[in-house]
Amino acid sequence: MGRFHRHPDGTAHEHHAGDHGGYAVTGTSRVAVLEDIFSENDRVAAENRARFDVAGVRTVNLMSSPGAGKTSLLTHTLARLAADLRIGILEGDIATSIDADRLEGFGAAVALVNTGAGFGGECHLDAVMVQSGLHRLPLADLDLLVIENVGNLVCPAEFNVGEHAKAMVYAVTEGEEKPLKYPVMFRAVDAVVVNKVDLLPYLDFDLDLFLSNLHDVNPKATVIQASARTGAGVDEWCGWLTGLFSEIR
Ligand SMILES: Nc1nc2c(ncn2[C@@H]2O[C@H](COP(=O)(O)OP(=O)(O)O)[C@@H](O)[C@H]2O)c(=O)[nH]1
Ligand SMILES: [Mg+2]
Repeated sequence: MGRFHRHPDGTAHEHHAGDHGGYAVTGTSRVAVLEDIFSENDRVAAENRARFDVAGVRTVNLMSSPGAGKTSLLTHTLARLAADLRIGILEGDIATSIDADRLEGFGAAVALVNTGAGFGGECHLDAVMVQSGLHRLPLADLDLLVIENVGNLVCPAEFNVGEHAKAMVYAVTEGEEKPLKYPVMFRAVDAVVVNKVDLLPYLDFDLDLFLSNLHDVNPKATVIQASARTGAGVDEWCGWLTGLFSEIR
């Protein structure tokens, strides 16, 4: 999906020869197929949202590159919040239950969706995949559902799954320029957790330049500096999560 981009009106972006590899012959039909895929996704996303709202559960779609620290941050999150909030995790991974297993034992309900059945493994969760995992969660008994998306900076941003908010984890090891190179993702999110700040003394990462690049593509996002190694910033992140309960989006 990453070669194609949605416009705000829901249509897919038409490509021209030389643009992303030039599907000159099949371009028009590919765009039509993509528009169908996106409209089917949005229909199911609306169904998911209705289920979340009926159940009274606030839902966050958590995205990042592979290895930025989503699961690590979630273990801290559960350790802080699971005593006071009834939390569910929908864990999306291409293969294995490794991350889902890491999130067991904190008192949260964890459901795994493996996307490996697709074309080499789907690179994102779409609304249908999320829907397929919901029956394994006690939605009516939850306050907060966090969907840990498949690690990828492109595709997950293009699929709404019915969530109330989108957040991403970004590791300081990923470079300063990624907001400019992957603007669809950085623009889509309501919050960015800048993770692994414990590593800053060992890197030549220019934090101010990164923050300025992020601000250029998304001036509205809440930015939280954190370390899932030391626990720094985790309280602020948990505050953002619990703040979702007082916001009507
Ligand atoms: N130094 C450091 N390592 C981290 C931090 N957060 C995650 N990691 C490590 O980064 C790797 C990937 O983390 P993981 O939570 O699996 O990332 P995910 O793929 O986004 O779920 C693991 O080896 C973690 O221990 C952090 O804040 N600081
Ligand atoms: Mg993970």
